[in-house]
Amino acid sequence: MKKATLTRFLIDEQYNHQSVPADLRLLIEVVSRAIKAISINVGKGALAGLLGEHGSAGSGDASINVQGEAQKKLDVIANEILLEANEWGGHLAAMASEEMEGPHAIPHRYPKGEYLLLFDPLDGSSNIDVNVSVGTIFSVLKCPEGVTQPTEKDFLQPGNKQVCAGFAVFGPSTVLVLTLGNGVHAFTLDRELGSFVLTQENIRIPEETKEFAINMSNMRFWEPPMKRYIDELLAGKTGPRGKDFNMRWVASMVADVFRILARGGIFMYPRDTKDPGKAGRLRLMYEANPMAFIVEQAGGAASTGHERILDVQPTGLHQRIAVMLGSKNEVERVALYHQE
Ligand code: AFP
Repeated sequence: MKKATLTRFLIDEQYNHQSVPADLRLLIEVVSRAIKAISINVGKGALAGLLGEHGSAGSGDASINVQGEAQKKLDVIANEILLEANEWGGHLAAMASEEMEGPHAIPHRYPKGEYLLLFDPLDGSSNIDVNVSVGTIFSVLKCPEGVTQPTEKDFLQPGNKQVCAGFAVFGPSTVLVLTLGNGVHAFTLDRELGSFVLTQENIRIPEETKEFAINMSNMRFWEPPMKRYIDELLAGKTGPRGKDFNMRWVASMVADVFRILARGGIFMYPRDTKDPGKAGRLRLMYEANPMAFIVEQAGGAASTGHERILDVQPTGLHQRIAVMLGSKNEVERVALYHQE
């Protein structure tokens, strides 16, 4: 049977299941087009001079983003592609990006819509120069009613208010993962046709797993519950868990989460004392919330160790948070250790 394209899938959702309003369908189509453009740029790499840091020309004066991190050229390009693609379609009230300090207003000359779009334009960008998978993560919220000029506070909605979330992985193939709150589906980019094609429907994360993902080099900075959990996994067959666990860490959340969707596992970036000013490494609005929505929709769980990620009331656009997500039984166990 011929496989459905993303467009066909969305039209079907709109008319047969009434799960996608027309404006949201347009929004997803536009974001997916931007993702194709980002994928093309990522694929060109050194051929187009796109590797390395933005604004440095080798002089060490790279531009620094709001996160205090040096921006890669592709970070800046991906951000511009998403902004430009989404400005004029009339489906958005405003945008926010991990790469920009405040919300990006829709210019007055364009029509406005009822959604807010948040994105991490290029997640895992420290992997760009070593030719390892990177990706784009996005989250969609409704703009509060009556608000015509959204400000930061209008974006500060808990993750359980997301109407859609997705991410793309630019790996050996480009894959777009999407949820509209009705299961999780994956679409692979057919490069000849230029279309995303539905390749996995209703992805389910196995509840049990023998694989974990964490940056082990931070172990000495972890809190006791996290240390206990990992110590038990490392003890393997002869330890309290009675089985051997394997470890994977790509250092691109998109690739690590995609692996968990494909074959299960637990991904953790806990709070640590490495930088006491930060409540974790990952960003709530651009990474934790969209990934938690996707993982829960696939039957997994997502916690800070203390509460469900999707129930966290955000306090800032660039807030960081502890993240533990993936196979349900493991996430529940690590959360229990935090409560004990
Ligand atoms: P960058 O986008 O700044 O490279 O960060 C990637 C990331 O936020 C996430 O995708 C990874 O899981 C995590 O950071 C990697 O962190 P480590 O550098 O500590 O491995």
